[in-house]
Amino acid sequence: MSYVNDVYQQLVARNPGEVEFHQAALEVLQALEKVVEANPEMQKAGLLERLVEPERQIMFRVPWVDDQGRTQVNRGFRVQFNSAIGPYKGGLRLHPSVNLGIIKFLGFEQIFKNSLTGLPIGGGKGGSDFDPKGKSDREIMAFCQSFMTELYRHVGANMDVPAGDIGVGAREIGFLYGQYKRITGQYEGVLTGKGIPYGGSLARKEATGFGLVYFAQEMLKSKGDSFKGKKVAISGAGNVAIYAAEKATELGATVVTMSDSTGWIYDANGIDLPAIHEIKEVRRARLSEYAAGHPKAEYHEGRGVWSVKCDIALPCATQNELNGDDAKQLIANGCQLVAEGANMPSTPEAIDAFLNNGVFFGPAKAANAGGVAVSALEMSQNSLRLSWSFEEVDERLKGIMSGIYERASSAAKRYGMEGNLVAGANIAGFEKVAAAMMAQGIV
Ligand code: NDP
Ligand code: 2IT
Repeated sequence: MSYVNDVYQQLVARNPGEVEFHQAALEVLQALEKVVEANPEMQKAGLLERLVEPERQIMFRVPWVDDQGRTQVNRGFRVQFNSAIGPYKGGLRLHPSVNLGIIKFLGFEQIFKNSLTGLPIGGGKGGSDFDPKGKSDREIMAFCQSFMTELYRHVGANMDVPAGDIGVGAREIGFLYGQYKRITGQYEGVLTGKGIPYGGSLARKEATGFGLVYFAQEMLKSKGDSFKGKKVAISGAGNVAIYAAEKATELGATVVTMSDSTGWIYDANGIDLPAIHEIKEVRRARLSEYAAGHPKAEYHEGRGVWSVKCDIALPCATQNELNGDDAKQLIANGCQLVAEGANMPSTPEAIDAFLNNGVFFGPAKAANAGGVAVSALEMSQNSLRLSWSFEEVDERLKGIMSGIYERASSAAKRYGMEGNLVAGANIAGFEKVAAAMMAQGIV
């Protein structure tokens, strides 16, 4: 049995039921096969066994009182996966589906994504099975304060720096930051995605979506193409989806779909983004409301974004939202490029279908790294006690995304897999972390 196979079998036996973690690890391990064969010292140092075992996993009780005066208890998580190249960095997800396996898949991918940015940040992730939908601002605050009352012992500007993910935006980061400061008395960059008046970075809110489009633009450029005149299908209607749609539209594309967890919209003339902003960001309402103000648009319950004819698909909702059948349909409809805004949105069957049918595929680790990259720029600004202009951060983001494209495509080429950015991103992300781990001894 090969080294990577061995490590994978041990991982499955040791982490039963954590199917998303198994899926994320298998993809990375398969891509590393040739790398570890060429570097036998890695096996001797147990590098992969150490890489797949988090440095620390924290699980805790989060009690809070709802508006009816009832006590609610949620489960909190922070998985500090790898600190070889910098303090743990990664978002917090608040969604009822959250469990340890999901946080571990996200934390594991974060190691390689963060490395790919070229910035000094390690990998971590956290969250809770708390459902923010339908909660009052007071309930959100009560939850966030309780969550931080445990989390504060494990985080710090030079130790672990959480940020947003699904269900966590500026409102939640504000409540978390206030409680951290109140408990510790430290005014420090312990979280990113902060509000602009208290240490946030301009362009962080837009960074993941804009970065995704900058990455896809690099992919298109390599084929002498651009976004101009392209029809784009986007899933999700949250932070990543909204700013991806905005940037793609600005570059001359027509965004024809968006979705939320109840349904999806199709607007042939291009989605009205100010309307989406009002429904999803301001009123936190359902996408179904879009149809009322837009008689020419269609609203459908359930899933279906990938059945629409498009040139480019940008999945920006959640893991495993695009399966093998969806991929076949996209291919049959002439889709040429897929770039992942969400983390692990395409199933392994979908990725195989894209790679085997000439669809240019930009994997999440590379394509959605713009968010965490600007988080690292927020950390830099906090350390400097300075703030940069929107244009300055946006320019740096563009440079970082083109650097990521360059690193992923050249690593793929070096290992004889030209054009396979899945392998390239995994290898390039791994190389820096592996070199740091080798240099730091058995820790
Ligand atoms: P948001 O909470 O802002 O938005 C998530 C969107 O996806 C919502 O429209 C949500 O619908 C929809 N959705 C549909 N099905 C699901 C489901 N089963 N679980 C959760 N959401 C669902 O999150 P983000 O936009 O921040 O995150 C979207 C994806 O991008 C995630 O995979 C996240 O990990 C990834 N990502 C986020 C980054 C960031 O900086 N925020 C950075 C890199 C990756 P509804 O409104 O009905 O809840
Ligand atoms: O998946 C991700 O990269 C994020 N949710 C952003 C993490 C961060 O620290 O900004």
